[in-house]
Order: sequence, then C-alpha cells, then structure tokens
Amino acid sequence: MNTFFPKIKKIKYEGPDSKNPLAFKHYNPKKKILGKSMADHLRFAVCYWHTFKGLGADPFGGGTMIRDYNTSSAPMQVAEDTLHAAFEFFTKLGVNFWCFHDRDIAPEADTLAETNKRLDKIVKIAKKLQKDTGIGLLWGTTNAFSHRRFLAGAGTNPSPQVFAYAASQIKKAMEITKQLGGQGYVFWGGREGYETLLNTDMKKEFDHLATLLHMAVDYKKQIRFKGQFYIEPKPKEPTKHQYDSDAGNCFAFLQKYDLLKDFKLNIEANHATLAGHTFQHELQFCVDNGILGSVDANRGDLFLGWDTDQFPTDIYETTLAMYTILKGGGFTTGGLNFDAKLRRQSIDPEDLFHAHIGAMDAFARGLKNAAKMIKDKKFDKALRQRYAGWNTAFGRKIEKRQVGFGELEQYTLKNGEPKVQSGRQEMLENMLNEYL
Ligand code: XUL
Ligand code: CO
Repeated sequence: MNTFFPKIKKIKYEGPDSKNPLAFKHYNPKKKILGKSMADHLRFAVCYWHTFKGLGADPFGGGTMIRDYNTSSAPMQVAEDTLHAAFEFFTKLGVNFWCFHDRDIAPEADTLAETNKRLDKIVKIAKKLQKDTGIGLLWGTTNAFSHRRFLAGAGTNPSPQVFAYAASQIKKAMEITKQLGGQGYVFWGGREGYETLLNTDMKKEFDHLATLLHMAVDYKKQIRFKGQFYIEPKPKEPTKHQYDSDAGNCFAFLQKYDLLKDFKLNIEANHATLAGHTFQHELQFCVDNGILGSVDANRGDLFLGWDTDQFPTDIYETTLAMYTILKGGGFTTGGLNFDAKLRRQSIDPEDLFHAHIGAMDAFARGLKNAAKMIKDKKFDKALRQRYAGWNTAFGRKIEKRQVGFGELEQYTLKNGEPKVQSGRQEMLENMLNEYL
C-alpha cells in the first residue's frame, strides 16, 4: 500500500517538542485520558467527498489539484484507484473510520440499475480493504442533491417521481452502509428547502420529508440495519432556506413527526456558525436534549457568509467542543468526521496530510484541555454556585411547580428586592485561557 502517496510514511506521534510537520504533536492514539484512549474518545473519520473527490474547484474555476488516482479515462477505474488511494491515506494517517456518499465512491451510470451495479462492485473492494486495514465505516449517506433531477429537492420535491427516485437511492445506500458495517447513516437535506414561498408549499414539503424519513426507519428495521440515523442541520446553502436549519429546529421537527426515538443529530461546526450559533451552542443543545450523535469537524470563516469547510485549527473552539462532548457522555456510535477541504492553492497530496494532522492535533489538544477542566471542576463549581438558589426549599418548590403566581407574589411582597449577583464572565474567560 504505497502507490498513491509514495513520499509519505506512516504518521507517528512524536510529542509536543517535535519539529516534524508530518508527525502528531498531541494526538497519541493509545494514550489514556479519563480512562479511555484518545482514539476511542475522538473517533476520527476522513470524509471521502472533499478529501478524494474535491479537487479545489470553486464557483470561478475548475479543479486545481492533480491526483494520480484521478488520471484514467475510465470512470470505474478512477473509482477503484481512488478507493485504493483512500485506504492508503487512512492507514498512513492512522484514522479508524471513513465516511462517504454513495456517489462519491462510484459514479452514476445511465440507469439506477446500472449505477447500483457499479456500487456493488466498489463496495466489494471496500469491504476487503476495510478487512485488511481494520478501518471501519463511521457513516454512509446519499447524495440526493448534485444531480439535475434533484434541483427542487429530494424528499421535498414537488414531484412524487423524484421522491421515489430519492427513496430508491437511499434504500441502496442504506444497504451498502449495512454491508460495510456502518455505525451510522446521515441524512443531510442537500436541497430540502426553498428559494421562494411563491412556488413552495412549505407544509407539504415538511410532511413529505418526514414521510421519507419514516420510510427509511421502516426499511432499517426490515433489513436489520443497526446503525444510528442522524440528520444534519444547516440553515442555508445551497437553498436560501434549508428546512433542517439548526439543532433546535431539527429537534422540533423530530418531535412533531414522531421521529425522535430513531434520529440523533450530526452537528457541523461551520453549519452552526452559518445559523448564527457557536459550535458549542449547537453541541450543548443536543446534549441537553439527548440528541448528540456525531460531529462534522470543520470551521467556517466568520468574514465570509458561506460554508468554507476549513480544517479545524482553533484550540479555543476544539477545547469548548470537547468539553461539551465529554460532559455529555462522549461519543458512542458517532465521532469526529473531517467534513473539510483543502484551500484551492494547497495542491499537493501532502497538503491532505498536513490538513488532517493539524485538525487531529487540534482536537487532541481540545480533548486534553477539556479533560483537565473536567478534573479540576472549577467550571462545574462556578455553574453550581450561580444556580445555588434553586437548591433551596424555595427554589425546589418552584421547580416542582408546587407554588404559583399567587404564592410568588406573596413571597416577593414579603422579601422585597432580590439580591443580584455578578455573572463573572470575564473571570471565567480568563480561567478558560489558563487551560489553553
Ligand atoms: C454539506 C455537508 C454534507 C454532509 C453530508 O454542507 O455538510 O457534506 O455532511 O451530506
Ligand atoms: Co457535513
């Protein structure tokens, strides 16, 4: 396995003093933190679409990256070569998982039947590569947004024929995800949204989206696929208004349509910021409501209003994210999938390694910092103190709804002006910096 990245050797942990750019300074997979190995905490996955199929194209120009696995004129040869390159990459980098869309691993043919045959061919090879390398599938998904037929959405398309096509595609993608032992399956509503309400029956579209997901749940039971289902919030792009706009909105949707027991969320950092939230906010919302499933680990650029999908490098962010994830019990089926792409000018294959090494180290540092914060309990203590009033008999009575407005008015008339306290934000922010 030394064909497509011949210059790169297996990436090793060399510790914080290493000056080798192709080594981990912080990610030490076997090192135990809070009783679990770093690898088991972080569950890193490489995404197929950006890493192997993205070649630096942007709205103003085509790809800039030339790859040896992309040179054949036969599309299925490219698919095979790319798969081999991918497993060479995963192995050299030392991640335990990968993620893909159906259309990333095998190109679409003229008919659905032919496309499915292509998938079968590639999945057979992928299965063998997984077995040979010990690398597992974190989640699979469907690309029901790139093809022209999905211009007005998949599950929310005004045409039942398109709905049926999307369902057929998801059916197959679930089957291959199961065959590859996928631990999860993601539904990102690529074009489930609208451009103008003048041509959109929003109620119908939400209902149809829920119908599609219910059918997926039924089919999951039918084929005994045990992986976890996730939906992935994103507020805009490609449509002006995406239906799964943020975690709160997804939670309401899942509750309304009785899907809550079957779905968790896949939270993406850049989607959080597009929704006007911090990454930590979206994670915390999920933890609080028992719906944190997996994470697409990337970052946006706050000066740019689109999904720049950059590799995560900000230790402040990764520390807060890992703090929230650990406090929420950590990952079970999910993990940290680098849904991130190289910048257009980073054209060399080794840039793929630099990007992932930096991202893995950034999360490894986040994990170490968060573990210290948890052990020290300083933030826990500050939070407890702030809400201490609720642990008094008076506070508990309110929480248990044993008193109403009348009793509270009596209390206020008797006790007068409440005592106010400082939020201590600056002190807490300073305290956080001590861990970075
Ligand atoms: C798009 C995005 C997707 C999903 C999988 O913004 O994040 O790549 O993660 O379909
Ligand atoms: Co994503």
